[in-house]
Amino acid sequence: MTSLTRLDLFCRVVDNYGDIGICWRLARQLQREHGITVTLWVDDLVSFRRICPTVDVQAERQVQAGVTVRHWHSMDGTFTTGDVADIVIEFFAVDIPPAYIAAMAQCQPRPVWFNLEGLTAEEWVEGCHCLSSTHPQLGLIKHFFFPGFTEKTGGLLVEAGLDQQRLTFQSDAAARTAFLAQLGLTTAQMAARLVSLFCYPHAPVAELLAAWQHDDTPTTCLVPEGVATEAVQAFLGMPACAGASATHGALTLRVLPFVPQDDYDRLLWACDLNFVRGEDSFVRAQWAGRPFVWHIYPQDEQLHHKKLRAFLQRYASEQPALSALSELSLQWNGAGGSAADWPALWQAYRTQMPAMQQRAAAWQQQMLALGDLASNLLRFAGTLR
Ligand code: TRH
Repeated sequence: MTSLTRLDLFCRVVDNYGDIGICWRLARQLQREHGITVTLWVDDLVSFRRICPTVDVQAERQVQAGVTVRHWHSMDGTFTTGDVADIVIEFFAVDIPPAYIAAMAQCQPRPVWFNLEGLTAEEWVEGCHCLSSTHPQLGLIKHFFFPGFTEKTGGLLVEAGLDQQRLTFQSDAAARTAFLAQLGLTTAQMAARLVSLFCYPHAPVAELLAAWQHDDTPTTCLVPEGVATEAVQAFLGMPACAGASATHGALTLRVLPFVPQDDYDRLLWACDLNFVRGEDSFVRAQWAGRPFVWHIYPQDEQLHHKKLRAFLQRYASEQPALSALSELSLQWNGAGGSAADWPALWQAYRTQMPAMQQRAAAWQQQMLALGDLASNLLRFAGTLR
């Protein structure tokens, strides 16, 4: 285990910042908590800069938070055995440069090679977690590592002490007020039901906003710049730039700048309800210990609906008091079948929010008991060398 001190993590930003969101979090944690020398290879520094504003988009090589960041813009390049780390992770089955793989095969001992997979609650991952495959020509062995929600998976990414930081923040009203004031919220806006809204463009945002607008209690909804732009602009009656805000009926909608990852955590902690998406913000909402609604990344043949149902099955199915969560989530993701009655969905959801709050707290403890993904991965890597 002690011999595994260097790690290379290869990340390709597909069409968003989700992949880099996960890889950046993992890289920092491996460096900070385990003393690993990490190099993060990333193809899209502009997307990276949105969640880490100090990134220099022109730099071929730079150090951020103790992690070496390499701009990965080509599959070419020459690599020697000295370039190869002890642990090599390809995120989400990205192809890494052939010359790097050839150098891996020359190493003695050979590096521990992982494909870090995407998160899903489906049962089959338990059977595939930690399975290996052998490179047909070079004989290199690669292991598949799955994050997940059960003991037979790698667990979820979570930093040491995160829970304590969250509890400290959530029990400190002044800290919450100062944080929200810095984002431009007034006292009245902070006192309303506070909701953060992060989703893919196809979410039925206009319908949800209308339900909040005609509700009998006030809601303040915070939406990052560039998210649900069409519906947000229609509500605001002006361009959806950071700082823009409007109130209609019971709803105040405010556009936020895209904030660094650690501030995004604070935003989730400060809100009463979080709409999240993809993988990383979905997991962070679980660590926030607050009710959340997930907009899942769309896949061909509605595969994502299967994944959404698998998660709801684990999270909500056994509790009748959470029925409104499943109903609203399915409609939010276009998996609800018949036409949605958004005012009714929202009223039912709102009524069940106390039960959802309890569920969020219990779930969080259940997930923490799985250990954290970074430690679980390193422990497994140690058994392979
Ligand atoms: O970007 P995402 O949609 O995630 C991904 C990708 O689409 C990916 O291709 C797909 O494979 C995967 O989903 C399933 O959403 P996600 O995962 O929530 O990532 C967003 C990241 O941005 C996350 O790390 C949180 C961060 N973030 C900030 O740092 N500041 C912000 O203001 C916001 C709104 C998000």
